[in-house]
Order: sequence, then C-alpha cells, then structure tokens
Amino acid sequence: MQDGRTTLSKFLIDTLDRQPCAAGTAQNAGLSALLIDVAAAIKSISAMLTKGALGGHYGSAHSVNTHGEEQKKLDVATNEVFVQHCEWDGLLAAMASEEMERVYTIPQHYPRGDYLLAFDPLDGSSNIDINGVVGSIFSVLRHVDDRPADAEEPVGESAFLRPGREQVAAGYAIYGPSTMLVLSVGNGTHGFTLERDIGNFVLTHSNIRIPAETAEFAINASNERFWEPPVRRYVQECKDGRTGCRTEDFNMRWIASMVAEVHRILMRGGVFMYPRDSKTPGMHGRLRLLYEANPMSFLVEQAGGLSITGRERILDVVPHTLHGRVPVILGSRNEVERIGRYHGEYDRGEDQPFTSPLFGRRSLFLPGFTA
Ligand code: AFP
Repeated sequence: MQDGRTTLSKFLIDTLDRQPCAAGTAQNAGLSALLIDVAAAIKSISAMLTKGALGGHYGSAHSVNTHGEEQKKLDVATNEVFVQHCEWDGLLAAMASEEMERVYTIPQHYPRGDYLLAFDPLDGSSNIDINGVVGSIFSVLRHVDDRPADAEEPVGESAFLRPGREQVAAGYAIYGPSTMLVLSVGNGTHGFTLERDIGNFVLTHSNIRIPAETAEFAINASNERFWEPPVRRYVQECKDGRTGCRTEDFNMRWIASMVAEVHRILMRGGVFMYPRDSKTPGMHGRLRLLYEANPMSFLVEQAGGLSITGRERILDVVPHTLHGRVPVILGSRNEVERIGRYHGEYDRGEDQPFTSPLFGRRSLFLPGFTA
C-alpha cells in the first residue's frame, strides 16, 4: 500500500476485511470497525490538546486514580472520550483503563461485541501543563467467553488477564507537532499521520523496522541508586562509551512519556528502560502491563525489536491483576539482548566485576597507557 495516499480505513479494509478467513471462523470480524472508532477518539483528543490552556483542561482534576496518582483534568476528559467513542458500537464486551479502577462493562442498552479494549487514555500527563509530548496507548484482545451468549452478568477482570502475545491489535497515538497513529494488527507496525483539514489518518510510515544496533538509551537516571546491578552495569558502559568496553559513545534521552520514547525508537532505534528497582518496596516496575507494556511490546516486536522485563519476554507475562506493573526494557534487538544477557549473568553470579574506565582497556592503571 502506498505511503501518502492510503487512508487508515483503506488499510484496514485491505488488511483485515479482505483477508481470507480461516474456514468457519470470522477471524477479524469487526476489528477494523473498532479501530476506526479508536481512531475517532484519538482525533477528538488531538483536537482537545491543540487548544492547550485555552481549552480549559489544564491543571488537576482534584482526584486520584486507582494507583493513588493525582489525575489531571485531561486524564479524566480523555478517558471519557475513549469510552464514549467505543462503548456503543457493539464490538466490545468490556473496557479497562488506567483511569478506571474496575472493568467497564458495556451498558446493557448497547449490544456487546467480541473484543476487549484496554487503554491508557493519556500517557505522559506530567507533560501536559508544560506543553510537552503526550500520547494514548491501546490494546485489543478477543473476548473469550465460555458462558452462554445471553449471559447478562458483567465481564470480569479475569477476561483481561491474558498474556500480551494474544493481542489482536495494539497501537498508540502521539500528539506531537503532528498527530500520528502507530498501529499493528499482527502484520508489521505501520504509522499514519493525521491530515487535520480533511480529518483522515494517512499511511506515511509503512512497515516500520527498528535498527538492531543503536547508540541511544532512555532511562530516568535519577533512579540509578535503586537499579539492579545489571542495569547499572549496562548504563555505566553506555556512559563510558569508547573509553570503556563499548566501541562508540552513547546518547541519552528521557521525555517522561513512554509513547514519545517508543516512537523515537521506532523511527531511529534506541533502548527504553523503566527497569525493576527498589525505589518503592513491593513494586517491581513502574509501567502497567495491560495497557502500556503489552501494546508497546507488540508494536516493537512487530517492528523487529525486542521487549523484555530483563528476565523474560513481556508478551509472555501472564497478568495477575488489571493494573499490574512490570519492568520494561525494549528497543533495538542487539542492545536489549545484551541487557538480558547481563541480567542472566547477574542471576547466575557470573557477571564480570563492575568496571569503570579507570580499570578499562585504556586506563591509568594498566601498562601501555600514555598520557
Ligand atoms: P504519567 O502518564 O503518569 O505521566 O506517567 C508516564 C509514564 O507512565 C511513562 O509514559 C513514562 O515513561 C514514565 O511514566 C515516566 O516516569 P517518571 O515520571 O518516573 O520519569
């Protein structure tokens, strides 16, 4: 399909609706229509955000979400946009959101459908009041229900507690200088740019591929004292660059919006880390599995990258709760493999003694060094 001319609707019709379905199963029936509704929600949020302070949505909502985090007015408003755009279309059995403590069951006056939608309506909300980049993240699962079709009881949390490899679609919106929708339905990762004056998402980045190599990493370095040794080892080596064991110098980024970090990685490679740390006892990761780590991992793997907790593939992690968190290390394949290797060496007690440039190849303390 041709960049610059293919609309999202045409892409979905060609990719999903015209695909020969396996005999006797409507593999993707309704998925394209659901994604069109998600895209409509994203267009509404984009319009809301471009108003900035004039839109009356800046500041705190003076409420906290299920995680005890202060909600911004836009967190609440964007959550409502997703619900209103998607609850009525007869394609969903239920929704789950970072901003809603419990599963949102489709009201009885709307027909129920075959999919489950989990989403973070506004990722990076700490960037709102500083006019920084924010995004929305979504994940689609098929609703597997062994109850009789006429069952009226609400869909429970357990319906969502499936590993991310079972996603049928995932994507994000990045609200930057341009609004983009980056999406995968399991056949690669593709980027669409919003053509505002017409209101179409147009394919501009088909079949995105993440370079296997990179010299750019993203991590919130203020948490360094809480990281595990393999992460400290990796980051120190990046900082040491060519004065240490790496053959080149590295660059660092941190935008406090996972969507912005992942988008940069899809565009030019890199590694994003929100690793396991000891900062909050009992909390082994910051990012939520269902509607942050899983959809982003799906997109990254579909683009040839890797996404791990440090010790296992994120898409294989079985969720235990709706808002459970995981450590996230994702991006360029060769670097993520290296970080995974460091975790393995550490867990087996095999990791090299932690070295710094003073004890590296060209150090002050080894023969052959000349000032
Ligand atoms: P908010 O949506 O609450 O701003 O959190 C964003 C996020 O979940 C993720 O998008 C960022 O990468 C990460 O948190 C930023 O965390 P720090 O504020 O600890 O840097």
